[in-house]
Amino acid sequence: MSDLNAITEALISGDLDTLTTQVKAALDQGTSASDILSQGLIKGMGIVGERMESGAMFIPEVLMSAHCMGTAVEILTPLLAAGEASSAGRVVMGTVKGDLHDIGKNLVVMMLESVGFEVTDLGVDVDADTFLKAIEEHKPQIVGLSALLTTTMPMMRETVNKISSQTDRKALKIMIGGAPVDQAFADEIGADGYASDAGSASKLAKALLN
Ligand code: B1M
Repeated sequence: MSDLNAITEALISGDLDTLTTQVKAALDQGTSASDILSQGLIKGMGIVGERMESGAMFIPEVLMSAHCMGTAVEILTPLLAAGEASSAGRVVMGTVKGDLHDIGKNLVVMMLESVGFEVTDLGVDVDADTFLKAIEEHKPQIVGLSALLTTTMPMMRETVNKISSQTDRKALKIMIGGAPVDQAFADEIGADGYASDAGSASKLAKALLN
């Protein structure tokens, strides 16, 4: 039985060596990559968030945890992304302008790729014009917007408005996600769908194209 608590603790304390050792040990012991992700890593980032909010952790420590998360996800990605070979569709994805959070968005990208989508990841701090240029260039069926801050939710609205006014929305679906947003906000700003996590994001993307 692997020790997922040790993974959670190593992530919280930003101890990269222990974390990678524990993740590899858990895989060797037969724990699935998705259990390590959800019950070890995502659980740990939740605790980091609570401590950040209460002032028990500061930004440099949060960055160390975020770096640990990224490295652990890199180890797990080939195991999680052993998906379908043919293209399920094209997606352009990014975190909206003003927002630098990318861990959740990267997980969504990974899950979409694992079910066969071709994803163009525009990264973080992406303005509406950059989304528009990518839509013109890559001709996606879906655009995905991520936001983790309540202060960047208005940018999500602005991006949806600009995409809606300058593209053929019958041929282009917009999905949104991120901790502060929900289905009601998606409806309010005219997005086609909202997903609460990476797994439901891949299901939503498939549903939007059917
Ligand atoms: Co930031 N941060 N942060 N932070 N940070 C939060 C979001 C916060 C809730 C922490 C807190 O106070 N409790 C808070 C926001 C409060 C609010 O807006 N109400 C906050 C704040 C305030 C800030 C700063 C303003 C702090 C400061 O500077 N004073 C600053 C802002 C910087 C900026 O963006 N301009 C800041 C900075 C940072 C770091 C750089 C230190 C770091 C980010 C590193 C990185 O991403 N590379 C960081 C981190 C790590 C967090 C927390 C702790 C963890 C976020 C995370 O990675 N979660 C976070 C607290 C928390 O969320 N509990 C916090 C794990 C990840 C797997 O979940 O991102 O929710 P999540 O993604 C999920 C779903 O949301 C969903 O699926 C994902 C996977 O399951 N999802 C989608 C996400 N996008 C989707 C898109 C979809 C569908 C689903 O379709 C397109």
